[in-house]
Amino acid sequence: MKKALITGISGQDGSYLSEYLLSMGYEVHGMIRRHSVAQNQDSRINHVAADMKIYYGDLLDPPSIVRAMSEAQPDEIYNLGAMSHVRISFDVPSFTIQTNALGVLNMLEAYRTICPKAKFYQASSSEMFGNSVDKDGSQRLTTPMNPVSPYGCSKVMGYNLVRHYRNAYKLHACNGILFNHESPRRGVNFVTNKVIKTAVEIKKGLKNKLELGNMDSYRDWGHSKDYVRAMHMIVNHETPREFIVSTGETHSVRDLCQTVFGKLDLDYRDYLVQNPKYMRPEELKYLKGDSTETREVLGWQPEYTFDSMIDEMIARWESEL
Ligand code: G4F
Repeated sequence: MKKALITGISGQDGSYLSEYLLSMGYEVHGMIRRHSVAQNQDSRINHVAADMKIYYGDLLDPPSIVRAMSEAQPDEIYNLGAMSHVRISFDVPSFTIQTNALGVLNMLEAYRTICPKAKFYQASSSEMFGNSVDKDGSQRLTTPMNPVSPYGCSKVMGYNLVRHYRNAYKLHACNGILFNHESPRRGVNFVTNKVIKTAVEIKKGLKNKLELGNMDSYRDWGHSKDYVRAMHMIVNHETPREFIVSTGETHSVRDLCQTVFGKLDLDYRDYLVQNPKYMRPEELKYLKGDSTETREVLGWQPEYTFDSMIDEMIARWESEL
Protein backbone atom coordinates (compact mmCIF):
# COMPACT_ATOMS: atom_id res chain seq x y z
CA MET A 1 0.00 0.00 0.00
CA LYS A 2 1.50 3.35 -1.06
CA LYS A 3 1.48 6.22 1.39
CA ALA A 4 0.94 9.88 0.53
CA LEU A 5 1.29 13.02 2.65
CA ILE A 6 -0.70 16.03 1.46
CA THR A 7 -0.31 19.57 2.82
CA GLY A 8 -3.34 21.77 2.17
CA ILE A 9 -5.51 18.62 2.29
CA SER A 10 -8.60 20.62 3.32
CA GLY A 11 -8.40 22.85 0.22
CA GLN A 12 -10.16 22.30 -3.10
CA ASP A 13 -7.28 20.34 -4.66
CA GLY A 14 -6.33 18.57 -1.43
CA SER A 15 -9.84 17.21 -1.02
CA TYR A 16 -10.10 15.92 -4.60
CA LEU A 17 -6.57 14.51 -4.48
CA SER A 18 -7.23 12.66 -1.23
CA GLU A 19 -10.40 11.11 -2.69
CA TYR A 20 -8.48 10.12 -5.82
CA LEU A 21 -5.58 8.54 -3.91
CA LEU A 22 -7.95 6.71 -1.53
CA SER A 23 -9.79 5.29 -4.54
CA MET A 24 -6.45 3.88 -5.73
CA GLY A 25 -5.77 2.20 -2.38
CA TYR A 26 -3.31 4.74 -0.95
CA GLU A 27 -2.89 5.32 2.76
CA VAL A 28 -3.47 9.08 2.93
CA HIS A 29 -2.01 11.43 5.53
CA GLY A 30 -2.74 15.14 5.54
CA MET A 31 -1.80 18.35 7.30
CA ILE A 32 -4.38 20.98 8.23
CA ARG A 33 -3.98 24.30 10.02
CA ARG A 34 -5.91 25.16 13.13
CA HIS A 35 -8.85 27.49 12.38
CA SER A 36 -10.92 29.37 14.97
CA VAL A 37 -14.11 28.18 13.23
CA ALA A 38 -13.65 24.47 13.74
CA GLN A 39 -15.89 23.35 10.86
CA ASN A 40 -13.81 25.42 8.40
CA GLN A 41 -10.81 23.23 9.13
CA ASP A 42 -12.15 20.16 7.42
CA SER A 43 -15.48 20.92 5.72
CA ARG A 44 -14.21 19.70 2.33
CA ILE A 45 -12.78 16.43 3.69
CA ASN A 46 -15.28 15.51 6.38
CA HIS A 47 -16.77 12.72 4.27
CA VAL A 48 -13.38 10.95 3.96
CA ALA A 49 -11.67 12.11 7.17
CA ALA A 50 -12.22 8.78 8.93
CA ASP A 51 -10.23 7.02 6.18
CA MET A 52 -7.17 9.25 6.58
CA LYS A 53 -4.66 10.32 9.21
CA ILE A 54 -4.87 14.08 9.77
CA TYR A 55 -2.23 16.14 11.60
CA TYR A 56 -2.41 19.73 12.74
CA GLY A 57 0.50 21.55 11.19
CA ASP A 58 1.73 24.62 9.39
CA LEU A 59 4.28 25.15 6.64
CA LEU A 60 5.90 27.75 8.89
CA ASP A 61 6.16 25.36 11.81
CA PRO A 62 9.02 22.93 11.03
CA PRO A 63 8.40 20.71 14.08
CA SER A 64 4.87 19.98 12.86
CA ILE A 65 6.19 19.09 9.39
CA VAL A 66 8.86 16.83 10.88
CA ARG A 67 6.26 15.07 13.02
CA ALA A 68 3.85 14.47 10.11
CA MET A 69 6.61 13.26 7.78
CA SER A 70 8.19 11.02 10.41
CA GLU A 71 4.87 9.41 11.30
CA ALA A 72 3.61 9.10 7.73
CA GLN A 73 6.90 7.91 6.14
CA PRO A 74 5.31 8.77 2.78
CA ASP A 75 6.17 7.45 -0.67
CA GLU A 76 4.71 10.61 -2.21
CA ILE A 77 4.50 14.14 -0.80
CA TYR A 78 2.13 16.70 -2.31
CA ASN A 79 2.83 20.25 -1.14
CA LEU A 80 -0.49 21.96 -1.89
CA GLY A 81 -0.59 24.19 1.20
CA ALA A 82 -0.34 27.91 0.40
CA MET A 83 -1.80 31.37 0.79
CA SER A 84 -3.53 30.92 -2.55
CA HIS A 85 -5.48 34.14 -3.15
CA VAL A 86 -3.64 36.51 -5.50
CA ARG A 87 -5.47 39.73 -4.58
CA ILE A 88 -5.21 39.07 -0.85
CA SER A 89 -1.45 38.52 -1.31
CA PHE A 90 -1.16 42.31 -1.85
CA ASP A 91 -2.70 42.82 1.62
CA VAL A 92 -0.57 40.19 3.39
CA PRO A 93 2.64 40.14 1.31
CA SER A 94 4.99 39.09 4.07
CA PHE A 95 2.77 36.21 5.22
CA THR A 96 2.35 35.14 1.58
CA ILE A 97 6.07 35.09 0.87
CA GLN A 98 6.82 33.27 4.11
CA THR A 99 4.16 30.58 3.63
CA ASN A 100 4.61 30.01 -0.10
CA ALA A 101 8.41 30.31 -0.26
CA LEU A 102 9.92 29.66 3.18
CA GLY A 103 7.18 27.04 3.68
CA VAL A 104 8.45 25.14 0.62
CA LEU A 105 11.99 25.31 1.98
CA ASN A 106 10.78 23.89 5.31
CA MET A 107 9.07 21.03 3.46
CA LEU A 108 12.12 20.30 1.30
CA GLU A 109 14.49 20.28 4.27
CA ALA A 110 12.27 17.84 6.19
CA TYR A 111 11.89 15.72 3.03
CA ARG A 112 15.60 15.39 2.32
CA THR A 113 16.33 14.57 5.96
CA ILE A 114 13.45 12.23 6.84
CA CYS A 115 12.32 10.50 3.64
CA PRO A 116 14.65 11.35 0.72
CA LYS A 117 13.48 8.29 -1.25
CA ALA A 118 9.97 9.75 -1.47
CA LYS A 119 8.66 11.65 -4.52
CA PHE A 120 7.78 15.31 -4.01
CA TYR A 121 5.17 17.36 -5.88
CA GLN A 122 5.11 21.16 -5.61
CA ALA A 123 1.97 23.12 -6.53
CA SER A 124 3.47 25.73 -8.84
CA SER A 125 1.29 28.23 -10.62
CA SER A 126 0.72 29.97 -13.93
CA GLU A 127 0.71 33.21 -11.90
CA MET A 128 4.53 32.86 -12.05
CA PHE A 129 4.48 33.94 -15.72
CA GLY A 130 2.96 37.33 -14.94
CA ASN A 131 2.44 39.19 -18.19
CA SER A 132 4.87 37.11 -20.28
CA VAL A 133 3.20 35.59 -23.32
CA ASP A 134 4.97 33.80 -26.21
CA LYS A 135 4.44 35.15 -29.74
CA ASP A 136 1.80 32.49 -30.45
CA GLY A 137 -0.31 33.66 -27.49
CA SER A 138 0.53 30.85 -25.03
CA GLN A 139 2.66 30.21 -21.97
CA ARG A 140 4.85 27.09 -21.76
CA LEU A 141 7.90 25.82 -19.80
CA THR A 142 10.26 28.12 -21.74
CA THR A 143 8.17 31.30 -21.21
CA PRO A 144 10.04 33.78 -18.97
CA MET A 145 8.66 34.21 -15.46
CA ASN A 146 7.84 37.83 -14.62
CA PRO A 147 5.43 37.65 -11.67
CA VAL A 148 3.13 40.60 -10.98
CA SER A 149 1.97 39.86 -7.42
CA PRO A 150 3.47 38.88 -4.07
CA TYR A 151 1.77 35.53 -4.66
CA GLY A 152 3.47 35.10 -8.06
CA CYS A 153 6.87 36.10 -6.62
CA SER A 154 6.49 33.63 -3.75
CA LYS A 155 5.58 30.82 -6.15
CA VAL A 156 8.67 31.50 -8.30
CA MET A 157 10.82 31.11 -5.20
CA GLY A 158 9.13 27.81 -4.29
CA TYR A 159 9.52 26.60 -7.88
CA ASN A 160 13.23 27.40 -7.95
CA LEU A 161 13.84 25.80 -4.56
CA VAL A 162 12.32 22.54 -5.81
CA ARG A 163 14.60 22.55 -8.88
CA HIS A 164 17.61 23.40 -6.74
CA TYR A 165 16.93 20.62 -4.20
CA ARG A 166 16.35 18.13 -7.03
CA ASN A 167 19.75 18.92 -8.56
CA ALA A 168 21.74 19.42 -5.37
CA TYR A 169 20.46 16.40 -3.43
CA LYS A 170 19.33 14.12 -6.27
CA LEU A 171 15.73 14.09 -5.08
CA HIS A 172 12.66 13.07 -7.06
CA ALA A 173 11.12 16.54 -6.74
CA CYS A 174 8.75 17.92 -9.41
CA ASN A 175 6.79 21.08 -10.18
CA GLY A 176 3.35 21.06 -11.76
CA ILE A 177 2.65 24.48 -13.25
CA LEU A 178 -1.13 24.49 -13.04
CA PHE A 179 -3.28 27.11 -14.70
CA ASN A 180 -6.50 28.20 -12.94
CA HIS A 181 -8.66 25.28 -11.88
CA GLU A 182 -12.12 25.45 -10.38
CA SER A 183 -14.94 23.24 -9.15
CA PRO A 184 -18.01 23.34 -6.90
CA ARG A 185 -15.50 23.24 -4.01
CA ARG A 186 -13.75 26.46 -5.09
CA GLY A 187 -13.68 29.24 -2.50
CA VAL A 188 -16.42 31.82 -3.16
CA ASN A 189 -13.90 34.68 -3.25
CA PHE A 190 -12.36 33.37 -6.50
CA VAL A 191 -14.01 34.82 -9.55
CA THR A 192 -15.66 31.69 -11.04
CA ASN A 193 -17.49 30.59 -7.94
CA LYS A 194 -18.29 34.19 -6.95
CA VAL A 195 -19.95 34.86 -10.33
CA ILE A 196 -21.78 31.52 -10.33
CA LYS A 197 -23.04 31.76 -6.76
CA THR A 198 -24.19 35.36 -7.26
CA ALA A 199 -25.92 34.53 -10.55
CA VAL A 200 -27.91 31.74 -8.88
CA GLU A 201 -28.74 34.06 -5.96
CA ILE A 202 -30.00 36.68 -8.43
CA LYS A 203 -32.05 34.07 -10.27
CA LYS A 204 -33.64 33.02 -6.97
CA GLY A 205 -34.32 36.65 -6.00
CA LEU A 206 -31.84 36.60 -3.12
CA LYS A 207 -29.53 39.30 -4.53
CA ASN A 208 -29.74 42.10 -7.07
CA LYS A 209 -26.14 42.92 -8.01
CA LEU A 210 -22.80 41.37 -8.90
CA GLU A 211 -19.77 43.34 -7.70
CA LEU A 212 -16.57 42.63 -9.59
CA GLY A 213 -13.18 44.13 -10.38
CA ASN A 214 -11.36 43.74 -13.70
CA MET A 215 -13.64 42.28 -16.42
CA ASP A 216 -11.01 42.15 -19.16
CA SER A 217 -8.43 39.74 -17.84
CA TYR A 218 -8.27 36.32 -19.50
CA ARG A 219 -7.80 33.00 -17.75
CA ASP A 220 -7.32 29.38 -18.81
CA TRP A 221 -9.86 27.68 -16.53
CA GLY A 222 -9.86 23.89 -16.04
CA HIS A 223 -11.43 21.56 -13.45
CA SER A 224 -9.63 20.67 -10.21
CA LYS A 225 -10.63 16.99 -10.50
CA ASP A 226 -8.82 16.72 -13.84
CA TYR A 227 -5.81 18.59 -12.46
CA VAL A 228 -5.28 16.36 -9.40
CA ARG A 229 -5.03 13.37 -11.77
CA ALA A 230 -2.26 15.27 -13.54
CA MET A 231 -0.45 15.86 -10.21
CA HIS A 232 -0.36 12.11 -9.60
CA MET A 233 0.94 11.46 -13.14
CA ILE A 234 3.61 14.15 -12.79
CA VAL A 235 5.01 12.80 -9.54
CA ASN A 236 4.97 9.23 -10.89
CA HIS A 237 6.72 10.07 -14.16
CA GLU A 238 10.09 8.28 -14.22
CA THR A 239 12.08 11.53 -14.50
CA PRO A 240 11.40 14.31 -11.98
CA ARG A 241 10.76 17.51 -13.93
CA GLU A 242 8.31 20.33 -14.63
CA PHE A 243 4.99 19.99 -16.46
CA ILE A 244 2.33 22.49 -17.57
CA VAL A 245 -1.31 21.62 -16.83
CA SER A 246 -3.88 23.69 -18.71
CA THR A 247 -6.84 23.42 -21.08
CA GLY A 248 -5.29 25.54 -23.86
CA GLU A 249 -8.47 27.64 -23.99
CA THR A 250 -8.84 31.16 -22.65
CA HIS A 251 -11.88 33.21 -21.63
CA SER A 252 -12.21 36.70 -20.21
CA VAL A 253 -14.01 37.40 -16.94
CA ARG A 254 -16.64 39.09 -19.14
CA ASP A 255 -17.07 35.86 -21.20
CA LEU A 256 -17.44 33.95 -17.95
CA CYS A 257 -20.23 36.28 -16.77
CA GLN A 258 -21.97 36.12 -20.14
CA THR A 259 -21.86 32.31 -20.17
CA VAL A 260 -23.01 31.84 -16.57
CA PHE A 261 -25.81 34.41 -16.65
CA GLY A 262 -26.82 33.22 -20.14
CA LYS A 263 -27.29 29.67 -18.83
CA LEU A 264 -29.75 31.13 -16.28
CA ASP A 265 -31.55 33.29 -18.91
CA LEU A 266 -30.18 36.48 -17.38
CA ASP A 267 -28.09 39.37 -18.78
CA TYR A 268 -25.11 40.05 -16.49
CA ARG A 269 -25.03 43.72 -17.61
CA ASP A 270 -28.30 44.33 -15.74
CA TYR A 271 -26.60 43.44 -12.44
CA LEU A 272 -22.91 44.26 -12.79
CA VAL A 273 -21.35 46.90 -10.53
CA GLN A 274 -17.62 47.46 -10.85
CA ASN A 275 -16.02 47.90 -7.45
CA PRO A 276 -12.41 49.20 -7.23
CA LYS A 277 -12.02 47.11 -4.07
CA TYR A 278 -11.63 44.03 -6.27
CA MET A 279 -8.99 45.56 -8.58
CA ARG A 280 -5.34 44.59 -8.11
CA PRO A 281 -2.38 47.04 -7.93
CA GLU A 282 -0.90 45.08 -10.88
CA GLU A 283 -3.03 42.69 -12.93
CA LEU A 284 -2.05 39.56 -14.81
CA LYS A 285 -3.92 40.18 -18.07
CA TYR A 286 -3.80 36.99 -20.07
CA LEU A 287 -3.22 33.27 -19.47
CA LYS A 288 -3.42 30.43 -21.98
CA GLY A 289 -1.28 27.39 -21.27
CA ASP A 290 0.26 25.07 -23.83
CA SER A 291 0.05 21.59 -22.25
CA THR A 292 0.78 19.68 -25.48
CA GLU A 293 3.94 18.13 -24.04
CA THR A 294 2.14 17.03 -20.84
CA ARG A 295 -0.56 15.33 -22.89
CA GLU A 296 2.00 13.60 -25.12
CA VAL A 297 4.44 12.51 -22.41
CA LEU A 298 2.01 11.63 -19.61
CA GLY A 299 -1.10 10.79 -21.65
CA TRP A 300 -3.11 13.25 -19.53
CA GLN A 301 -6.42 14.55 -20.91
CA PRO A 302 -9.02 16.70 -19.15
CA GLU A 303 -12.52 15.22 -18.96
CA TYR A 304 -14.39 18.45 -18.21
CA THR A 305 -14.98 21.31 -20.64
CA PHE A 306 -15.46 24.97 -19.68
CA ASP A 307 -19.21 24.43 -20.11
CA SER A 308 -19.55 21.16 -18.20
CA MET A 309 -17.54 22.65 -15.33
CA ILE A 310 -19.82 25.68 -15.13
CA ASP A 311 -22.92 23.45 -15.30
CA GLU A 312 -21.65 21.41 -12.35
CA MET A 313 -20.92 24.57 -10.34
CA ILE A 314 -24.36 26.06 -11.11
CA ALA A 315 -26.02 22.79 -10.07
CA ARG A 316 -24.22 22.92 -6.70
CA TRP A 317 -25.64 26.36 -5.88
CA GLU A 318 -29.07 25.55 -7.30
CA SER A 319 -29.39 22.66 -4.89
CA GLU A 320 -27.74 24.38 -1.94
CA LEU A 321 -29.30 27.85 -1.91
O1 G4F B 1 -10.32 33.85 -9.56
P1 G4F B 1 -9.16 34.72 -9.34
O2 G4F B 1 -9.02 35.34 -8.00
O3 G4F B 1 -7.88 33.84 -9.70
P2 G4F B 1 -6.36 34.24 -10.03
O4 G4F B 1 -5.98 35.54 -9.47
O5 G4F B 1 -6.14 34.05 -11.50
O6 G4F B 1 -5.54 33.13 -9.22
C1 G4F B 1 -5.90 31.75 -9.26
O7 G4F B 1 -5.20 31.10 -10.30
C2 G4F B 1 -3.77 31.04 -10.13
C3 G4F B 1 -3.21 30.29 -11.35
O8 G4F B 1 -2.91 31.22 -12.35
C4 G4F B 1 -3.46 30.31 -8.84
F1 G4F B 1 -2.14 30.18 -8.69
C5 G4F B 1 -4.07 31.06 -7.69
O9 G4F B 1 -3.81 30.37 -6.47
C6 G4F B 1 -5.56 31.13 -7.91
O10 G4F B 1 -6.08 29.83 -7.86
O11 G4F B 1 -9.14 35.91 -10.40
C7 G4F B 1 -9.23 35.67 -11.79
C8 G4F B 1 -9.40 36.98 -12.52
C9 G4F B 1 -8.38 38.05 -12.13
O12 G4F B 1 -7.93 38.71 -13.29
C10 G4F B 1 -9.15 39.03 -11.28
O13 G4F B 1 -8.67 40.37 -11.32
O14 G4F B 1 -10.68 37.54 -12.16
C11 G4F B 1 -10.52 38.94 -11.92
N1 G4F B 1 -11.61 39.40 -11.05
C12 G4F B 1 -12.51 40.37 -11.37
N2 G4F B 1 -13.33 40.58 -10.36
C13 G4F B 1 -11.86 38.99 -9.80
C14 G4F B 1 -12.96 39.74 -9.35
N3 G4F B 1 -11.27 38.05 -9.02
C15 G4F B 1 -11.77 37.85 -7.78
N4 G4F B 1 -11.20 36.91 -7.00
N5 G4F B 1 -12.84 38.58 -7.29
C16 G4F B 1 -13.48 39.52 -8.05
O15 G4F B 1 -14.43 40.17 -7.59
